[in-house]
Amino acid sequence: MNAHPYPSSGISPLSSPGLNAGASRGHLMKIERVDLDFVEIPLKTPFQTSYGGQAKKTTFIITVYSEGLLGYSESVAEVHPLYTEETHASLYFCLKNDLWPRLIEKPLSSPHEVYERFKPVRGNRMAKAAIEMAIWDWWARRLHQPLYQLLGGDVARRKIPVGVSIGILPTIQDLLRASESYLSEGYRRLKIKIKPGWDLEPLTALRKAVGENVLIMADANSAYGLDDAPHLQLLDPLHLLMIEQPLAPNDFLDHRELAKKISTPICLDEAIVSENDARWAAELGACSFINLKTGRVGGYTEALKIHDVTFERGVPIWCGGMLETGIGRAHNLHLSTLPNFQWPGDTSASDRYFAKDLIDPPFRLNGDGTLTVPEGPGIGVQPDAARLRQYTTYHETWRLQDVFVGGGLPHGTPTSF
Ligand code: OSB
Ligand code: MG
Repeated sequence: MNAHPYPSSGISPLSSPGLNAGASRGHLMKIERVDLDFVEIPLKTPFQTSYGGQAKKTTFIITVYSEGLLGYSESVAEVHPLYTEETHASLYFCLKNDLWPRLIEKPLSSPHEVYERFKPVRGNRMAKAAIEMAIWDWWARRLHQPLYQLLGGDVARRKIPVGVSIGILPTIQDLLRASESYLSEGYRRLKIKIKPGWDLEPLTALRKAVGENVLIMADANSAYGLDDAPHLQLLDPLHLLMIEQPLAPNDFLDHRELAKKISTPICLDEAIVSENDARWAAELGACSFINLKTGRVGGYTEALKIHDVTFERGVPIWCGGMLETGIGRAHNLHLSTLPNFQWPGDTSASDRYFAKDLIDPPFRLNGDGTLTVPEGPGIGVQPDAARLRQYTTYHETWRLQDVFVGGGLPHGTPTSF
């Protein structure tokens, strides 16, 4: 067994202090304005998963304004509903028609109140998170605290061990070359995207090339069925750290069945969108690990609940990613200071994705394979104004008086992103 790669926090599994964030301090937040900047940033290399590929990162950068302070976040939806059911378009319309009116109804008394306001809206978790996370950033700035402190993270864990997620590449040679290069930079773990036809061979070649001591895992993004169990068994001798989301999202029972048939531990990603999902997965024995992404689960309130319920049940988690710009990357690092983040996550340095990140300076990998959590206040970074201008292909500003009545496409808005 590999040595535990994460320094112990020494914190016992009690409810996250972050679940009480802002509640007793008497601050009110009256949102005055929101900016949506849709950005398109070229990726250094196209990123290919089992469900498709992308050559550029596209996302909404969200800025909330109140009392002269700004809070930032970014959305994690994609162009097509292939990772989950949400898209840029669905996220945009949900925000505009359903979430924005609930936000400006009256001032917020805590960042958790966003969760309560949004509760009547079903699903659309990426849309909820996109604005909820900006409000958390604002709240932490308002309190002059780094976000991790408001979330109840551990000050001692400000250096976050990280890995890298490597997309499906044209040849095994390409995979070995990319892996060697990331390992030489210091990354603590390699995650290889797999699909039928790109699994056993590349993973076997990689294990042979890097030896037994390197942490390797695979991510299938739901590309297999339970029928594939005999094939997935062939991965057993490779001693992968885990296999992420081999089967369909939602299919807890088949994941439990698969777990009995293979020795590679199972991690769930797409399947887990709520505290309830995490509890079910743990109760059923459907997974040994969970990849937590705040954007996927609807924001920090839900993420903290998932953190606590998995900690209580002894299911370790790690922080996933969606090829975020530096804004989302900073959010991920703050979350990763919580004690149940026990394995290196997918939050790699800026230069793994972009020639020029949206933030300046970019996130750089420390020599020991960690990224440093910015000291704040809030997430501790903001978009570089010139780069935001350069990458933005669509912009809207909403103010308090702007109420977009549903019942049709809001007037004058684009119908595609
Ligand atoms: O399944 O974890 C995933 C990227 C886009 C969509 C889904 C996933 C990913 C990654 C990349 O694996 C993680 C990262 O480097 O941000
Ligand atoms: Mg995944």
